Amino acid sequence: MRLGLRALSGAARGGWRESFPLGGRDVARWFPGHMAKGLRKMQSSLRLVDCLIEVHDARIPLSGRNPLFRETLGLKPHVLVLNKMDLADLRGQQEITRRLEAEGLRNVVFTDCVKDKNIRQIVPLVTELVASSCRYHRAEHLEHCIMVIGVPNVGKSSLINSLRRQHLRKGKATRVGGEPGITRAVMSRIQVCERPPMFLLDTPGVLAPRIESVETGLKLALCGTVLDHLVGEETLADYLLYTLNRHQLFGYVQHYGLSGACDDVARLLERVAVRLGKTRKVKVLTGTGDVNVTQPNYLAAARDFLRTFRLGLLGPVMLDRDTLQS
Ligand SMILES: Nc1nc2c(ncn2[C@@H]2O[C@H](COP(=O)(O)OP(=O)(O)O)[C@@H](O)[C@H]2O)c(=O)[nH]1
Ligand SMILES: [Mg+2]
Repeated sequence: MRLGLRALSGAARGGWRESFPLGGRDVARWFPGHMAKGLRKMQSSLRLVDCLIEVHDARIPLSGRNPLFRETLGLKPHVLVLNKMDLADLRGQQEITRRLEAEGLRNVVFTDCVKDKNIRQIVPLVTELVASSCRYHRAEHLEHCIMVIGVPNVGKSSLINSLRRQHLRKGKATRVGGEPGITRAVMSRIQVCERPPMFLLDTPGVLAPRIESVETGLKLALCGTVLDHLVGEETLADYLLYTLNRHQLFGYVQHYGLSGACDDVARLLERVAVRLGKTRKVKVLTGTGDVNVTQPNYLAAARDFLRTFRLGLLGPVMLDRDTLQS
């Protein structure tokens, strides 16, 4: 959603922030360590696997993937599914594909698992890759076993359900959730296709133990891969506002009925809170006694701002835009 020049003139006079203060943030705290266990369990099931489908968020196609996947699960045929394409600005899709190819990722599919978009490309691609790979001791097995991996909340379980809908006309087999951490264990095999017989293993999301940079951490958090409160909803709202303004995505102005765009998160959240009726009365002690003051609920406003963004109501984004343009 882009506003006309007139609507923007107020905010544009001041210009947008050119950078986001990244110092002093303890990224390690955002990414809990329990995930190493999941990865070990996945490694132990690898013997039974013919191909890996790595799911990642299409809004961050070039950042935030877990490098440990390649190191520990590396040798199998690999498909990268960039999911949530409905939320991503994919005008630079060719460049994205080119960059990924340069990293050795030749099998990339963009999907929307809610609307089952491009899902039918996956089985033929996997079948072809398995057929042309060395299956070692599994060569005599007709069936294909595929492990679905990725960081939390990118749509791994949704992909499995979507494949089942498309190929078996069956309903949900694995739980889906809006928050990271819904799939906790490597689950039993779920059939997604009859010809060829194809089984998928759902896995819990595994983030890298060390995130490459604070900014990558913030992007991952915006995409909902970390519990928001670990980063801080208001910090995340601030990074979102910074990003939307830099990308000239001013849908929030209309969405919240604001008079213009702004680059100050406290001011924005104040207006959002008032708009949503999220205010509370607090008692303030003054020299002359108690006074009741109406205070905006910044936390509720920040949560609404993030939720609205994640629903795609503020328009599609490409959070790796800077990397793509560099
Ligand atoms: N907009 C959108 N949301 C999706 C898509 N795929 C999954 N989701 C949502 O993303 C959230 C996480 O999905 P889930 O399958 O549980 O992710 P997992 O943690 O990787 O297994 C859920 O709220 C899904 O409804 C998609 O293609 N587009
Ligand atoms: Mg899951």
